[in-house]
Amino acid sequence: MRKGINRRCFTSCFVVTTLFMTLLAPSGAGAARAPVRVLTLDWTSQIVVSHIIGKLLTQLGHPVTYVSEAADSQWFMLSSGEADLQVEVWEGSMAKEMESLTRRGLVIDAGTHAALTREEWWYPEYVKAMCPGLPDWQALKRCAGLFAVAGSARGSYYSGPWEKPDRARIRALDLPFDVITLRDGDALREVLVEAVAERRPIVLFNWTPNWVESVYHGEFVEFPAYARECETEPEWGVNKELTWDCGNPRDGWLKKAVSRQLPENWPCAYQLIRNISFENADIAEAAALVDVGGLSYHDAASEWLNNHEPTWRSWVEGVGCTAEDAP
Ligand code: TMO
Repeated sequence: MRKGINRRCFTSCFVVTTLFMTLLAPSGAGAARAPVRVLTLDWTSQIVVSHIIGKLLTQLGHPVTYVSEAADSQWFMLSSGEADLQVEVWEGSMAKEMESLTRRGLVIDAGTHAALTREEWWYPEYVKAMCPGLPDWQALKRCAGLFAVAGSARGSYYSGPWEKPDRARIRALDLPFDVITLRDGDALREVLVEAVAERRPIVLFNWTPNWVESVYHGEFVEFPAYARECETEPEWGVNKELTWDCGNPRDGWLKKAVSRQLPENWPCAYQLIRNISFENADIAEAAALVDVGGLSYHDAASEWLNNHEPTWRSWVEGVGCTAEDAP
């Protein structure tokens, strides 16, 4: 199709195209006009927050494209410069890669959100009456059978594609559980909604801020408190031979990560990204607009921007330049 047209109007098309390209070409450097590539990953708030920040970058004069990936790919994408921005790096599941890549200068830490986060095993409130002793983790040893799926003597713990130490924790704490790893946040939502509708016992990976807290009461399992040595020193904690005999951090950080190219190519975009700071309620709302309210990611981002104009105006007004001023 395209070939045919080209052949038929080679000369005139060439002239028209050249004219167009001249008219559309940026007056300054090309880099400022290249799109900022924003990573959208596999849980809802991250995708909505990406679109919120994408819209603010557009307002500043930066074209934006979204690159959809599984969370595991973010490190390659950012450090190779295939993508420029990841808006929600969570301490509980991503600290290791983030710290190692920023230390090596392959990824840039663009600052910490105000939100404090937690990612951990979680159950709906009615499960507590079925398994006395919760939220203490040792209760799970006694009532693992409650969480067994067809024919198994061991309990099932539903996880997403993010949490790495679950199997290690199960071994170190000698929990009679198997991990069922689901595809993404939507798949976790489905098993949770279904279990709650039937008041069936369930324990699954959850996090805060998230949409869940605006719909269901429930609690995180309290494992032995996280300490850095728990990851590295087997002698630490209740199991003297194995690491990971602890939970994930409480009050974890939430960061923004950018590629090495971003501050050089788009200094105003970088300034904006540094200024941005989401609170817990902002992130929970971003997720709930989609997972409870049924909006598209794009509409949820617009709705969030409508609801929080003073907040995002303060971020944008603090920048002091636009894409046009870029080098
Ligand atoms: C990365 N996550 C918030 C899904 O744990």
